[in-house]
Amino acid sequence: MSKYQELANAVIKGDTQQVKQITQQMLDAGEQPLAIINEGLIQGLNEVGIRFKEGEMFVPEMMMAAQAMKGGVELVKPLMAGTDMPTAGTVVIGTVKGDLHDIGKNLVIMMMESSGFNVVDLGVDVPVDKFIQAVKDHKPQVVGMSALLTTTMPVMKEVINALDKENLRSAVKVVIGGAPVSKEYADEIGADGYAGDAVVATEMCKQLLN
Ligand code: B1M
Repeated sequence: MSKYQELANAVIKGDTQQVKQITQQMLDAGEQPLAIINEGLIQGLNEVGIRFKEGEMFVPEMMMAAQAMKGGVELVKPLMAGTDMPTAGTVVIGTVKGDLHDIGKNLVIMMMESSGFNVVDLGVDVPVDKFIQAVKDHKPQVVGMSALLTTTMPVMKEVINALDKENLRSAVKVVIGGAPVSKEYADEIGADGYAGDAVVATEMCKQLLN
């Protein structure tokens, strides 16, 4: 079994200690931080999602898997940090109201920060007015929204409507993402961009600001 598979399995088991141990071994062996995340840690959580859907895993196990994933990300994070880079721009980002999923959002933040963006993290379960206030306070170039539930995706449209109403829409680019979100949905609600992963999200922000 490959180390990546071992790592994914440790995430599925929700074994934080093992996840940390394998992650560290992989880093010591010179594996790329991004590959460890994408091909090990995320693969594990994807499998958890499938088993949850099929009724083979339940919420407490899903929480343990998420916790274990975070243990691995913590070790990788310092290696992704940007070094004395000029600020590429400011991004205000949050997981929308009603939604508590933050692993994907945090990876997006990690990637953006390592590419020189100044990121204001509003956290999870972020109501529309908090996004608006943050745009007024921080004057970002980009507003990023994450949603993992089909039931919370419509909040993204509410935020865009509120930006319009407050005459702030033309001042910012809106980028959205999260497992159920698509390019079609982004077009439908008038977002400027959709990104399927953290790397694309960061590239998209760079492009939108040029
Ligand atoms: Co939840 N959950 N969950 N969950 N959970 C999903 C999302 C689900 C698909 C599982 C399933 O049924 N297969 C399902 C949603 C179904 C649907 O709506 N279609 C689901 C459900 C139903 C629920 C609950 C309702 C369960 C319950 O209580 N009955 C509940 C809801 C709680 C709430 O939010 N109100 C719930 C709870 C939880 C936990 C708390 C246990 C935990 C979250 C812990 C945490 O985040 N701190 C959890 C987890 C771990 C998952 C799965 C297994 C994994 C999510 C994840 O972190 N993926 C998930 C199944 C799945 O998605 N495969 C599932 C890894 C992460 C790196 O990927 O977040 O997609 P992702 O982020 C990616 C890209 O999407 C993108 O970049 C990231 C990195 O590549 N991206 C962006 C994300 N945001 C972006 C923003 C951008 C750009 C790109 O621009 C700004």
